[in-house]
Amino acid sequence: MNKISLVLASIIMTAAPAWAALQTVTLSVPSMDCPVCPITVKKALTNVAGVSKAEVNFDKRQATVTFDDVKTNVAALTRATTHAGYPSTPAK
Ligand SMILES: [Cu+2]
Repeated sequence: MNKISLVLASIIMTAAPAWAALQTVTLSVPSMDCPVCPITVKKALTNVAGVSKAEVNFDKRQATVTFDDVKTNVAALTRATTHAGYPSTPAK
């Protein structure tokens, strides 16, 4: 690696978090009524392009989703769970 590409590489590495634009949102999914429901909800969320992680907590009736806000958004996430039979809203 020559000096210029070394400089470029360090600029790219510094800038990367801004490009990735990863966001985390917690969704309230009140209609989950048995311990199997979170599996369906998690599947619906991870099937959305741009979602890198979805953790569903049955006890809290919540889903915590990490996504790339360039590829998807909160509305698409709540739509995905709704289509799977579990309407959700962003938790406060
Ligand atoms: Cu269930």
